[in-house]
Amino acid sequence: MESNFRKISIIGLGYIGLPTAAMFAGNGLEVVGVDINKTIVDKVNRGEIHIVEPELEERVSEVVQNGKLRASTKVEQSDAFIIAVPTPFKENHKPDVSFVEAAAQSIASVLRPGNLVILESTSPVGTTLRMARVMAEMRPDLKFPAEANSDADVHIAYCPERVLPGKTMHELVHNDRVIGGIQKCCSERAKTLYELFVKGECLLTDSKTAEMTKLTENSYRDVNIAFANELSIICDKLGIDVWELIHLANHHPRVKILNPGPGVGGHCIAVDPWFIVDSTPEEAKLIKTAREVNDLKPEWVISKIEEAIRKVGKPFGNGSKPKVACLGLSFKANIDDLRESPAVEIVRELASRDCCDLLVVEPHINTLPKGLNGCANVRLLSLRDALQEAEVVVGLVDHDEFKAIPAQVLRGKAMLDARGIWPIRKTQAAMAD
Ligand code: SAJ
Repeated sequence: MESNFRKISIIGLGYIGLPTAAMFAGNGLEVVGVDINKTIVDKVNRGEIHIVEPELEERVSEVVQNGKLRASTKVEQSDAFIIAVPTPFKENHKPDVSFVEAAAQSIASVLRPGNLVILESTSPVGTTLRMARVMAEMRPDLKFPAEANSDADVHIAYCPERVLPGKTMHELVHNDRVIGGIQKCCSERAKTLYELFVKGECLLTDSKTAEMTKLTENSYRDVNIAFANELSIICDKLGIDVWELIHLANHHPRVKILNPGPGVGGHCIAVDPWFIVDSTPEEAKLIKTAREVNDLKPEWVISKIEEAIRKVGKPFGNGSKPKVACLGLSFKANIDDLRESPAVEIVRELASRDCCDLLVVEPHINTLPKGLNGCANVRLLSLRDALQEAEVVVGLVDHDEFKAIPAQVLRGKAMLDARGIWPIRKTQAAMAD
């Protein structure tokens, strides 16, 4: 099937929508980026970006300058529409697909025969069909693809994004894509669009399987991180170094344990598994337990930090509180993204308990985030200054800067390494003896 797209609209100019818009625009299409936030729209129209992602700003600036990308707050007629809006969860971990529905409604009003609509947002199983129903109700003049009929006026497919923040521009091109059409012809049509820039394989399936594939990928990672996190708690109780343990176990040819940490952050892995739990609560036992294990990890880390503080021996609250250096605030290494970061949660909770002076080091930010900024017992310091003052050192994020700290600088301080930043290899040491 040949691609016959000239103009496309991307609804939602966030972490996925904006890079995708830049990619299509860079490959010759006329692209309209649509967002309800006027500040974002204005910024993009100036060739600037509102998120941090390597290589993105150059690309956006180039395609805005050559007229291939422009942003707007209104959806307009196009050959294809891609929805990349947030799908957060509400109270009780119930998925909130209201942004998808609103996007579908706005698209429905401008739809024409021959159009293609793709949903990329991580969504509960059945959302693409639901979206099709929303549009069908608004446009009785058009034939929509139900599961059974094959001569629809509009093609509809689900195609999840799967890029890793920080590597988005590379992964958008090189990752394989799963494309789930409501009908086979919808998948095939969507494939011709993605093939304009995707070098990975485009794998075709139905919309429900594609939706479940995305949820499965992130749940797989969550369950495996939970296994590592549970091991770290077990090992602590048994007096075993979990990093040493994992290093050894991973020498088995079929074992690949992930890394324990202070908890699971970001906006995907800590959210998406709940969509499976919500749809099949009786069956999704392991997935739910894994979520709970990971969500409880920050509290466990806090209890270990308090234990380390006690060891320093300074009484709490008499004016000479112990000084605790907290290394890292972002949700993972070498990025500046603080969203849902367990490190932020830990520092915030410690600040509210007022048991120590917190010396925060985060080389990727200039000011402390809301909730920490202005707290009398929290300061943002350079690594050097924090290490000089601190009696307790807590490793919360494995930034490269922290891995390079010389061992002698840390000597004599109470330590809590929640990320395995400074691994002690007993086996290696024994071999060296
Ligand atoms: N983490 C650990 N231990 C590990 C690996 C990760 O504690 O061994 C923690 C990280 O520190 C972080 C969290 O998990 O707090 C999530 O980080 P991540 O690197 O695993 O994933 P994200 O959220 O940056 O991106 C994920 C990716 N999904 C998978 O790897 C299956 C990405 O490909 C998806 O596109 C993205 O979610 C998304 O948007 O859904």
